[in-house]
Amino acid sequence: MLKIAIQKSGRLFEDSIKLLKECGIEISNGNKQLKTVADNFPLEIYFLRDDDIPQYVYDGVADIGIVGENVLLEKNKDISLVYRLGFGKCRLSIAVPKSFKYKASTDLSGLKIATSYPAILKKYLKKQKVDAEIHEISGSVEIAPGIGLADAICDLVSSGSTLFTNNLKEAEVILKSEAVLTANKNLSAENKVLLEKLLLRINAVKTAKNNKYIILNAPNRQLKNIESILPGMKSPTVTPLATEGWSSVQSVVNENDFWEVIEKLKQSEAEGILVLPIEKMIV
Ligand code: PRT
Ligand code: ZN
Repeated sequence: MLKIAIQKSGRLFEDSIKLLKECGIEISNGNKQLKTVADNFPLEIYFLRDDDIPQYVYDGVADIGIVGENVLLEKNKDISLVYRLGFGKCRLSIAVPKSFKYKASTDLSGLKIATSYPAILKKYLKKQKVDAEIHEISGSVEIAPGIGLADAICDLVSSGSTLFTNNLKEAEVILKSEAVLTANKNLSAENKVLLEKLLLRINAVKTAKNNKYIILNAPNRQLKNIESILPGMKSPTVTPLATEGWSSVQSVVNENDFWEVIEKLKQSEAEGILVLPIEKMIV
């Protein structure tokens, strides 16, 4: 049985549950209890505070865990980062009052910086050779400069509106973060196999999200052209239409290339282009 730790409530909870569901793992009991067992996969789910997850994974109480990379780096436990999950994206930034004429990290010298991420901040300041005072606080970091507790802050930012409403501006981004899957380094052979199975599913879900299925009609004289625009997983599927001289083409397009591909297809006389989401993709 593989044991996974996920956040009990908060910003990563829903996406963590959603990911497990998309991997076909059903969890009938909610997060009211400390732990529950999946109905159709040998997985036990622990609901914990995100700050505790690296320690639990390190101790082997949980085998794997979903946590923000920011927490993983701050706790600095000897555990593996196995997969970047693409949700919970944010950045850890140093912010200063709007009126502060900030030019470079050396401007932070001698300042008092409030943060819940003292370890990451300390490392950053050392690397920049900046001598500043770190003041550790556990919450509401953004109000520290306003109440005279600190000159600057180092906190997580996503939209930037918290900084804005507290009269602060972003000075330096010191870390770009997202939710990651982390694992204990000494998994049993059985759990290694289960983790591989889970990773295959996660990969299928994530790859599918980055790709679209595309179906179109094209005149046969353009097929060579279209095959070069739409490489597909091996090559596109081409089937003749009832209308003489025309074919239906099916393929997979990466999200990043999507609009560029569509423009080229239009230039190659493609018609009736349908684009469909893919649920799972195993390459
Ligand atoms: O109870 P528990 O300890 O488990 O939860 P928590 O309150 O410590 O964490 P939680 O749920 O707030 O965040 C969990 C994880 O979500 C973080 O560790 C990050 O990896 C990720 N994440 C993504 C964020 C944000 N975006 C985010 N915007 N975590 C916090 N924030 C906060 C930030 O601290 C600031 O107060 O949101 C505010 C800024 O947001 P904007 O949009 O105004 O810029
Ligand atoms: Zn927390």
